[in-house]
Amino acid sequence: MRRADAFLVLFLTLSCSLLMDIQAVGAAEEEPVAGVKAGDWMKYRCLYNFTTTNPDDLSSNRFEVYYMQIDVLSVMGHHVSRRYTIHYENGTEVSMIGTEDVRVFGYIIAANLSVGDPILHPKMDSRVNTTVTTDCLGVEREVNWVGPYSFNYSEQFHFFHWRWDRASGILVEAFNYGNLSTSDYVIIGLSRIWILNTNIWEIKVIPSDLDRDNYVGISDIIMCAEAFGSDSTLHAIRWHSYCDVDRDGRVGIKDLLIIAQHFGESA
Ligand SMILES: [Ca+2]
Ligand SMILES: [Ca+2]
Repeated sequence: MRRADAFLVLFLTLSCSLLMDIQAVGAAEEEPVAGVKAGDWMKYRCLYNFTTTNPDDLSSNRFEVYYMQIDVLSVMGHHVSRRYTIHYENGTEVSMIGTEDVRVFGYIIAANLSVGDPILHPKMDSRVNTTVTTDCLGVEREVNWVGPYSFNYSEQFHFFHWRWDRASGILVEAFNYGNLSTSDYVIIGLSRIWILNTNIWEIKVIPSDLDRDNYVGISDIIMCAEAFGSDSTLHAIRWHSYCDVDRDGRVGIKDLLIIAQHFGESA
């Protein structure tokens, strides 16, 4: 495997889920438990970007993942059987069934972790940094933060910042950066993942009230218009997630039409 390929594999593995077999050394004294159950699902927006200074390297492209859904199939102890379904921007999709260990860094970690509790990782001693209460899809939720962490591995540098819903242990947002520097070229990878929807809690976003003043009015139309055309790409300055009413990762005519349909409504 070329070094560039090895880098991409590690980066995507970090971005998706650590599938490595990690011994439960240093795990919390209390046995971690899953906070999800069969039938739970989460839907995520996923953005991957790679750039390289090597003109011959095919890894210089964007991974055209439109969104990803995770369905929990069964739970046994700290093992969660789940199906990933990745929808690509060209309309195709691929599904993978596998098992997640909630003791290990990934999309689903243990429920109700507290500050200082470990989340097993093959390259570092990652632990919950802080717990905050914040708006998650319109509902106040406790969220566990891990990061920013960074580590060097061979010629690679990795930086990441992840947040999970504390009660369920599901990922709500992740940011990853990695680079590979050799004497010949540099590869830089960025990924960002955030939750769009779930059935684990009842999301309470009033979709068309973008400025959250409990009324759908002209200010919401203006706010959407200002973000019109933006995509949730990594550095989209005008992007605002509230303006993406239909949660498809873009602010477009469909969002404006939905706001217009609800014009005048109040909470
Ligand atoms: Ca409003
Ligand atoms: Ca949209």
